[in-house]
Amino acid sequence: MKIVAVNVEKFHYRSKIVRDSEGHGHPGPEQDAVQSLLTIKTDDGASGSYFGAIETGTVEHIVAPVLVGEDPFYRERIWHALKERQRLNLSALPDRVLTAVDLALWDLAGRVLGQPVHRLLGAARDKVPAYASTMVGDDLQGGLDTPEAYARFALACKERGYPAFKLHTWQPPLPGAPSVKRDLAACAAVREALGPDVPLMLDPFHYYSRLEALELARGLEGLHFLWMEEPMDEHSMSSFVWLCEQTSLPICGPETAEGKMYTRAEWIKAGACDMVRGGVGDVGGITPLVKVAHLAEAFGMHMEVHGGGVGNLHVLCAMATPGLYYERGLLHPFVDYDAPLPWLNESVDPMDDEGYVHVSPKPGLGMDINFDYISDNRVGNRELSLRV
Ligand code: LLH
Ligand code: MG
Repeated sequence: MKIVAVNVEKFHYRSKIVRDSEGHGHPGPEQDAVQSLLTIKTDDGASGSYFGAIETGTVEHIVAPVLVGEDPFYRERIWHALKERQRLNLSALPDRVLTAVDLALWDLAGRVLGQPVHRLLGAARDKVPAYASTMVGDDLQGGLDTPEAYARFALACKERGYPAFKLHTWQPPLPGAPSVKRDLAACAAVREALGPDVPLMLDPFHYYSRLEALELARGLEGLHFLWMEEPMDEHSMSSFVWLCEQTSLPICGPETAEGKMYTRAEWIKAGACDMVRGGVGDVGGITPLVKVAHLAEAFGMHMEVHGGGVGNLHVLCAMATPGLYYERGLLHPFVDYDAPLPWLNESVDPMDDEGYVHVSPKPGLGMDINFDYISDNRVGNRELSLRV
């Protein structure tokens, strides 16, 4: 079996999420947005797909020359070949492209073998408890604008079935943000509303100083939080070693730091985290994320997976020393997260009333893609019809 084509289809959709100048998502007026579907095809008619922000030129000039002619089951060889091309092409070939290629290859393998990806990896479970992960704070009335608003939303999430809750608090460019005092007020309000037993986590501003991060950590120790992630710039690993030495609060990371599984190994070795973190989008796919999971297991650590989506869910279902939770979100009082994305016929992370997210038993990644929606809204199509 040989790969004969790698395609990118760009299509329009309507989104109600707007990005602020720092890139954080918030609810907002409906506007046009563009998504891409990457598909890898073989000479015997098999295919695998995944979505992402992928440039057609990158696929044409860098990805396809590596993939075409390869056996699609040689994922490890393909992943390393692409990773090596990143050295002199990092801006054209970011990790998100490696992620999309790797996930499409896992999808293809599962479809060919008639098995869902978590079973190919070696399944440990078919469902994972989720935590409600909020959007960052805002100034929208009835949104996430006050500590009390977080408390009200936390109660609504508990009622929906979520067994745990994570706050993303206020960040620039919001006036008055960031503030350690306000972050702690929101965390205290949520603890008060949910009672002493619900696991809580905080993901605050990512550029606090050491002393600000320590002040937060001390406050969260008293509120019995389960972990804090990314309070400081993760490029300063020494700051995280320093923080871990000062606080009994578990520190979870690194999340956004570049460097794939290599960075995670360094953090574990240096004592810069108590729980290691990574997601398919952070490290370049399922192939490297499984390595982080095995590394964590060998050190007796939890790997807390960053972000949702099918790839992360399959990895979580194949982990023997489990990640404690699936990150479901980002959630907001104004957003209906349970509604499937417009290009899918069903949600990729359905959650039951007990707060478990169930992995799809379908072959491959198990996404039910609405191909009619994609072809009806293809970027070229829409432009053509606009010109008529
Ligand atoms: O800043 C944000 O919008 C969120 O923190 C986002 O990056 C989210 O993916 C995250 O950190 N989750 O843990
Ligand atoms: Mg985070």
